Amino acid sequence: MAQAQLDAESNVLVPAGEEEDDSLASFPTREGWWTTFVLYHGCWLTPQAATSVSLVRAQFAPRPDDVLLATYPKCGTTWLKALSFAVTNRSSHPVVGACAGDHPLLTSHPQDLVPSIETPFRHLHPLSALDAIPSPRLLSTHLPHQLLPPRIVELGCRIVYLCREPKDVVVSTWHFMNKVGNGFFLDLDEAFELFVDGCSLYGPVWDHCLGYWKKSIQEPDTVLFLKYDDMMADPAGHVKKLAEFLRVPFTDDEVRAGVVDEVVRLCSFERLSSLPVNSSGVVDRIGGRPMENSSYFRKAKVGDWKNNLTEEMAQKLDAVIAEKLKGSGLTF
Ligand code: PAP
Repeated sequence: MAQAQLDAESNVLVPAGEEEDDSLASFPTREGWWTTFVLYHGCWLTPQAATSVSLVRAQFAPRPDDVLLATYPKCGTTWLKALSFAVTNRSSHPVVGACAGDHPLLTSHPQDLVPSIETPFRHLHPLSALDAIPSPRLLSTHLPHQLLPPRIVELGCRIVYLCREPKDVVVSTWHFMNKVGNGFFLDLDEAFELFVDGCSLYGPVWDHCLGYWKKSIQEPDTVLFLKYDDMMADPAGHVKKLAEFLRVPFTDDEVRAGVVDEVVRLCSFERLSSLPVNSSGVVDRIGGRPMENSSYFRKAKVGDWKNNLTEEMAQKLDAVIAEKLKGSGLTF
């Protein structure tokens, strides 16, 4: 395997071949996706993402009242951002009544209403943008628990973690990568094999889930662990649970007035994906990788893997997941 190096002075990861200095920490690399991936402290990242993450870990200043929305990519990040934004901001941005037509979710992409800590890449876009956000901040991350900036854990910042059935994740990931790949195209077979091998962006997916799962058992008041499929089955119940965890529970009057149902409706795939702000336009939210706003909205169907994976592939991934999660109490 080729190696990449972390530059001591800048704390920036340098892909192999671009820098002479190899005296520092080095990471295995793997080809197959649209660019080289590096195994950065147990997590597969692009060199750019690893550079950003190392900077965020060193320099991001969390606040005790920060709330972090943590997801493995393609597990419902956009949905969780929309729901959490709507729930926490409902006194200033009501979802029912005369002002509901001015709601920010009608004119802003959910990805832009809850900023990510590691993207846009922080060596290209300063972290100070996050410092300018007033408290309490709602932030997001795709980082596995072990790679969170240590102060986030020390301060006990609350984390909402959302995961999803891995077979649906690999299918969603494959569609997304090919859609935003700018000419890059990978067969499903190849993407699947990398994923099953643990080599997927921010993966392995099982380590990602397990890190937050274990923390949610140890500290249920700090980490709320949610599953996409369960949320799809009972969105209103989960919105109430989310509001309680975020310390803004719904009052009986609000429930009677239909506020919970309206949050669910406003943040539904059908509603959000039909809005012009989400169905048109191209934005670069990562750093050098413009993507269509619509690429975050595809089908939103539980079990869509059945339309893409063979029975053999499904059994293979199920077996790997069962083995990796064995004894943890977490199942899909
Ligand atoms: P990210 O992790 O890259 O930020 P994320 O929002 O998790 O993106 O991935 C998009 C997935 O969430 C898509 O799943 P699919 O490919 O299986 O269709 C997308 O359709 C789904 N999604 C987007 N918005 C919603 C929503 N409001 N409700 C439910 N699912 C949604």
